[in-house]
Amino acid sequence: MEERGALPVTKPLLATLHGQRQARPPVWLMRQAGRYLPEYRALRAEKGGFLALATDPVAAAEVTVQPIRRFGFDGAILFSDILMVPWALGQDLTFGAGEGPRLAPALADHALAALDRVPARLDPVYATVARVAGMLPADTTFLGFAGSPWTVATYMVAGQGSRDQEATRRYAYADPAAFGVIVGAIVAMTIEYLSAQIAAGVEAVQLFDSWAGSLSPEQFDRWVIAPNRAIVEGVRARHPGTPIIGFPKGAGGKLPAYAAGVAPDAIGLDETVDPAWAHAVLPAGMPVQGNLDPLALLTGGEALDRGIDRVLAAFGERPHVFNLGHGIGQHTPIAHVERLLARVRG
Ligand code: 1CP
Repeated sequence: MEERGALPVTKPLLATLHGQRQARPPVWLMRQAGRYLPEYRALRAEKGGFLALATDPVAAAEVTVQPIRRFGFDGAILFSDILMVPWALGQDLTFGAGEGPRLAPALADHALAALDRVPARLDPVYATVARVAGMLPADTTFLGFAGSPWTVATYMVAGQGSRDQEATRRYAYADPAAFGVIVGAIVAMTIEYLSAQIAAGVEAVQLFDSWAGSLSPEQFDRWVIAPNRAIVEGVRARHPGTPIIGFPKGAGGKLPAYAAGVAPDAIGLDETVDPAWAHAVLPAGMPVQGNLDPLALLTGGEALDRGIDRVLAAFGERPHVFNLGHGIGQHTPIAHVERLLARVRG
């Protein structure tokens, strides 16, 4: 059995991330703490908004634990957001009703150097982590996370989410030196952020590169592989025993290059990846996480059952963490999540 400090790893999710395949895969779902849960919507309404919720350690800890109480997932993911890092880098962050998040000023027309950093904006997150660490069942693994630099930069440059990240892709071509400064600032802040989450009590971390799929191979090497590798090296130097999951959504044929270049402890696969191909091309023994289509979960019935069975069969020989290929949709019925758990756990 893998050793972590003096203690054997007995938590199924953590053991899997350390490379030990389980008879039934541990399971958690990306975005499991959120709007599909009535208890989340109630607390969010009471707090008056996302940021108020995410910066209140008592409330954020409660939201983190809500899906564990209801479903008993093997992993609890910290309730926070990838845009906390831009906020700490000095942009204003707002989550308006009915629209996506906004960051101001947008870096498309404003220099990063003109912003004042406020790292203390991350302090409530560490307080949340410490609180949650004392609330989880003994066999539940606690996951921290951050956005990857490319994905975070797309929001910082455009000031909001964008369909194909065009403004940021153009910026990266037009002024790679200035874009490199933005990415470098995100890398440095993210190493601090993840290290502090680990020091406060998370047991593994995930790097979400949600928009990794929008880059050409050469730009992918520069803005996805290199900065994620820098974060992995920086965090690993301080916390060598803590597994890091890399999730380069949409990377497709560039997944082997990502796995070799970033060398995360485990790799997340989105639902467009053929599991048999991934098994053949990824480094032997590297744990994989994924990759049920979130729309199969939303649909339920046969689509859900067949989808689960295919994922279970495909990853039968590797350390595997059962998850979706991307976040759970907000209109997903609770009963479908219960059905998923019953089937995955056999
Ligand atoms: O209640 C609300 O209205 C807010 C909705 C919401 C939630 C529940 C946002 C705004 N963020 C979150 C929490 C969140 N975000 C978590 C918490 C833990 C969990 O997984 O349960 C995590 C891991 C994230 C990560 C995140 N935020 C990503 C990466 C993963 C992904 O889904 O691709 C991204 C891209 C974001 C940005 C963001 N934050 C919120 C929204 C609506 C968005 C997407 C905006 C856009 O692209 O337009």
